[in-house]
Amino acid sequence: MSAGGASESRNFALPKPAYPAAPVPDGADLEIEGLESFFTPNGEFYRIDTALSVPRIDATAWRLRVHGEGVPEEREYTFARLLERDDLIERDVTLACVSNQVGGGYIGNARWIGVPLAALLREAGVRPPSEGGRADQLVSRSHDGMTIGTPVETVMDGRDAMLALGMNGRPLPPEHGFPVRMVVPGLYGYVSACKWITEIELTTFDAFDAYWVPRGWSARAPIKLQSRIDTPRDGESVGAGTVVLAGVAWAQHVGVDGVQVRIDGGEWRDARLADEATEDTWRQWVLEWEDAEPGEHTVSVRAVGRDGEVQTGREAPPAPDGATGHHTITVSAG
Ligand SMILES: Nc1nc2c(c(=O)[nH]1)N[C@H]1C(S)=C(S)[C@@H](COP(=O)(O)O)O[C@H]1N2
Ligand SMILES: [Mo]
Repeated sequence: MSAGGASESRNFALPKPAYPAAPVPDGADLEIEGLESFFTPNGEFYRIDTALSVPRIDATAWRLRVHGEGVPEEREYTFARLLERDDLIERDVTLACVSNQVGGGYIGNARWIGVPLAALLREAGVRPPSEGGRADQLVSRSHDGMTIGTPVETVMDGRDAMLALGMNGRPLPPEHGFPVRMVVPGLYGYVSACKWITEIELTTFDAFDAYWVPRGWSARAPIKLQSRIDTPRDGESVGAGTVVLAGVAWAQHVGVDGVQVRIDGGEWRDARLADEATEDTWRQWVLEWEDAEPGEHTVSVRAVGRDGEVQTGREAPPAPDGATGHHTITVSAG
C-alpha cells in the first residue's frame, strides 16, 4: 500500500500473500444453470449484522488490542502493521450462519487473505489449553459492540483461522467487516467470524458469555454437515424425462466424501461430486434423473462427511446450535 491515508478508504492494493491459496480445480465449479457458483461474489454474499447501519471505519485510526489471560503484555496492532507481515495466508473458506434454515441461503464461499491467527496469538504469548494455557475462550469485540466467543484450542489446532483483510481479491467490503474480520473454518459465524474487530481478549467460557449465548444460542458451535438442492427450485415445473438435479454440500474442516439423492422416498442414489477445492469449502454435486415420470415428485438430499458421518434426517430448528434435516423439494414433471 502507499503511505499516508490510502487505507482510510478502501483504495489500496492488497498485499501479496506469502502463502497463496491452492489453485481451484476446473472441475470444482460445475457451471450448471441455477446452481450457485463456487465463489460467491462479494455483492451477493449473505449478511448477518446486529448493527443498524454498517460501521465505517478509518483504517489509519483502527487498532487491534490483544490482551487477557496468558498474554504477559497487552499488544496493539495497526492496520499497516498487519498488511506488512510476511506470513499472510490466502485461503478459500465457506462461511455459514447458524440461523440458516435447511435449504437456506445464509452460506457463502470466498477467497480470503489474512494474518494467521494462531501465529499472532503465539507471538503474544498465548498457549492453547492442550499446552497448559488457562484461557479456553477467545473473545472478539467489534467496533459496533458485538462480542463473539471462540475456543482457543480450535483456532490454534492447525486450521487456517485468520484475521482477514481481503475478500475475493478486494479489501473487505464495509458490509463484511472492513478493515479486519475473523474467519475460522468449521465454526458458525456467530462463534468465529467477528466483523469490524477491534479487540481480542483471552478468557474462559466460565468467566464470560458472548452476545448470543444469553439469547439462547450455544457457546460452542461447529458447523453441521449439510447439503442443499439448488436446482430445480422447490415447486418448480420441469419437463418429463431427464431432469438435472444439482446443489452444494458442506462439512468445513472435515470434507465432503459423498452426496446422495432420494426421489419419492426410494433408494438413496449417489450423486456425482464436483472436484474438491479444499475440505474448508463447500462442494457441488449433480445427478441426472433420467426417468422422471409426469406428476408430482419429492427430492431429498444428504451428504456424507469424510469422517463417515451421514447427514441426519432428524429435523431440528436453527437454535441453539444449527438446523438439521434433509433439504427436500417438490417438483412437478411433465
Ligand atoms: N460485528 C459483528 N460481527 C459479526 C456479526 C454481527 O452481527 N456483528 N454477525 C456474525 C454472524 S451471525 C455471522 S453468520 C457472520 C456473517 O458474516 P457476513 O455478514 O460477512 O456474511 O458474521 C458474524 N460476525
Ligand atoms: Mo450467523
